[in-house]
Amino acid sequence: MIGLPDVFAVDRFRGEGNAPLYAKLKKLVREAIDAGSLTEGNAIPGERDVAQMLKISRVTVRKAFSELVAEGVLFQRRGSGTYVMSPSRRIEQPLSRLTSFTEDMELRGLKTDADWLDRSTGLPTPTEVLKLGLSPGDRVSRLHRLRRADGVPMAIELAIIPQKYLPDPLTVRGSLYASLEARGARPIRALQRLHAIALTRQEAKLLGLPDGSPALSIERISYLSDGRVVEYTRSLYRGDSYDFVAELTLAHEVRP
Ligand code: 16G
Repeated sequence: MIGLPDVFAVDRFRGEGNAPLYAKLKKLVREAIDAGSLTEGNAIPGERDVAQMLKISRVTVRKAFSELVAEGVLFQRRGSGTYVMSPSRRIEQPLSRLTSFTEDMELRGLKTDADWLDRSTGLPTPTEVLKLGLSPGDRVSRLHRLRRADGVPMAIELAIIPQKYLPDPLTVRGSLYASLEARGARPIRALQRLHAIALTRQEAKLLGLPDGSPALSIERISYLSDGRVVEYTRSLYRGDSYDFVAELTLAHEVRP
């Protein structure tokens, strides 16, 4: 961790006009990043140290830091502190390739891990029956995960798989698609629907973001080569780190 005076131009803090204190602190952090005294991956000094040094309350420091997290300038790792986000940490994800989270992150040199929120089997809900085209009595495997890339929470994902394709969800340790592939049931085609949402308090807490932060809600329904549905997954991707990119082509050839 870097010492405070090395990082922030503390003497400038008071002389910043009438702006609220948290806004002045945000500016100080941004200036330190622009000046190169704080760079990608650097730990930001702790709330208490910053509060003492600048003679402001911890609530003010927390507000400044959490807004910078929401703006994608800083990120938080659970239990270990607040860090400077790399500008290149935004993930650009083509919308037209059917890849898994693990593959997407590996391509970028990022290591994935997850907290399991649920990994069980059970009866499907009426929506899941419809989405998966199930018959009465069919059961499903549920995989609910908080997914991270290099320790940074990226997405909350609930995958529902007909149990005939994944009899025991406890066998999935890393990649779901790798487990499905091993069973000859990797999807080859998918339909995806995206919309923007504001995170609930609980979702925001899991992703280490302030309440109400924006996120992308994505529903994916994936198919096997014989047209049967193998996956119904709902994902919440943090809005500050994900760009979904689509290549568009002209629907009809233009004649000269
Ligand atoms: C992606 C997929 C999700 C799939 C998962 C498998 C989106 C929006 N969703 O997160 O549907 O279940 O990858 O990842 O891309 P895994 O094989 O690494 O577990």
